[in-house]
Order: sequence, then C-alpha cells, then structure tokens
Amino acid sequence: MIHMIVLATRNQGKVREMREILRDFPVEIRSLNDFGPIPEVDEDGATFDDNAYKKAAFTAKVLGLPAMADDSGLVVPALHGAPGVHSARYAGKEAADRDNIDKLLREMAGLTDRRAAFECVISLAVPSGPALTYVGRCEGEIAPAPSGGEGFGYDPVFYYPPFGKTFAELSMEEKNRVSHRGAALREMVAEFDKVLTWLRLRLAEAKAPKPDHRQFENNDWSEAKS
Ligand code: ITT
Repeated sequence: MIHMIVLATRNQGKVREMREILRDFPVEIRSLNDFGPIPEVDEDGATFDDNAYKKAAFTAKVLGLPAMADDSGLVVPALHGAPGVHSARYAGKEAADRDNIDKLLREMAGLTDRRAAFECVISLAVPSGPALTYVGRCEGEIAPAPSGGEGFGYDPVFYYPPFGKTFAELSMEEKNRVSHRGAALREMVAEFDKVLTWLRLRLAEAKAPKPDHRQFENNDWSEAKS
C-alpha cells in the first residue's frame, strides 16, 4: 500500500532535499505547495521538537493526511545557542537568507570560537495526533565570508571541515550524506517498514469506533469483595 505523506513546509530547499532522500520508498510525497492556502502555524515553540510537532500535527489535522515537518536551525555556542529556533527570522520577520547571514557574520565579528551545528527534528504525525520523532545534527564552523551557490539558508557560511568546503559548495547528494536533515531522515528510513506499519495502524485506529469507557467508570466493587 502506498501512503501519501505531505511535507509540511513551504521551504523549497527542504522539499528538494527530503524528496531526494525518500525517492526509493513506497510513499507519494506532496508538499504544501500542492494544496490550496492553509493557515500558517505559529512557530513559537521553545525547541525544534515543539515546532516540528506543531507543524506536522496541524497540517495532518487540517488536510486529513499524514504529514511530516522538519524544524531545523543553526546553533552557535559563542552566541549562546543563537540563532537556534529563530534561524529563519534571525534578522527580522521578513528576512531573506542573505540578511540572516549578514547579521550572523556581524555578531561573530572578532569571535575566535567559530563552532556551529545544524540541528534538525523531524516529526511525522497522523491526523488524530500521534507522531514519530527523529533527530539529526551536523557539526561545522562559521566561515569568515559566504562561499558557494548551492543549498539554502546559512549554507554559504556553514564550513564543513571533513570536506574542506561550505555546505553551499556541495552537491545536494554530498550535503544529504552528512547534513542534520539527512541524518534525521536516514534514522527514519532505516526503520521505514516499521514506520509504514505504524502509519497503517494509527490510520485504522482513527477510523475504528471508539470504545465506550463510561461502562468502566464508578464501578461498585462491593460484590467482588464478598
Ligand atoms: P518551514 O517552517 O516552512 O519548514 P522555514 O524555512 O521557516 O520553513 P524553519 O522554521 O525550520 O524552516 O527554519 C529553519 C531555518 O534554519 C531555515 O530558514 C534556514 O535559515 C536554517 N536552516 C535549516 N536547515 C538548513 C540547511 O540545511 N541549510 C541552511 N540553512 C538551514
């Protein structure tokens, strides 16, 4: 049985990467761009986990289909974890990738500790609420200046020492092999048979009539004692 899964994102960079990793699996991948307008989710959670679940569960509920969301971002220890969950809007609500990069480089000016990590939490939710969660992380450094034209977001300033390049200088295949999103998705695809069984059971459960729990409430146990 082929399941349809909606990628709950409007970020085309994420859609391309996730489609590529899931292309050999028996799922039909759609994204929010394949549906009419649906309300925006407020990404006001304190953690990547909170926001990933919020986006996936909301989309699954609204569309009545399993939905998968990724919440991800850049974590810089020298900036006390910033931009973190605010990565997409670090330089303001309508900030473009270039604005966020410029702000990051300004904040990092003169700092010698240039360590950084991309983090990603993926949540796969069904319309009735339950969800599976996968986590990925990738360690690197903030480059002194942007370099490369691939990828999206902070890729031009995310220098990955094992390759001696920024993420924006890698092909999509190379990036997916080592990235935070690739790591989280690989965790999921490693047990994809279980994921599909879980999906089938949760969707069947939601269709089944609910048991009437009232018959088990306020029982009188006096007879059982005698
Ligand atoms: P959706 O919420 O619609 O998925 P978004 O771009 O708002 O799209 P997030 O809230 O997860 O996504 O914000 C993640 C931001 O972190 C993203 O906009 C980038 O600036 C940055 N980011 C995440 N993964 C990245 C990657 O692989 N390469 C570069 N930047 C990344």
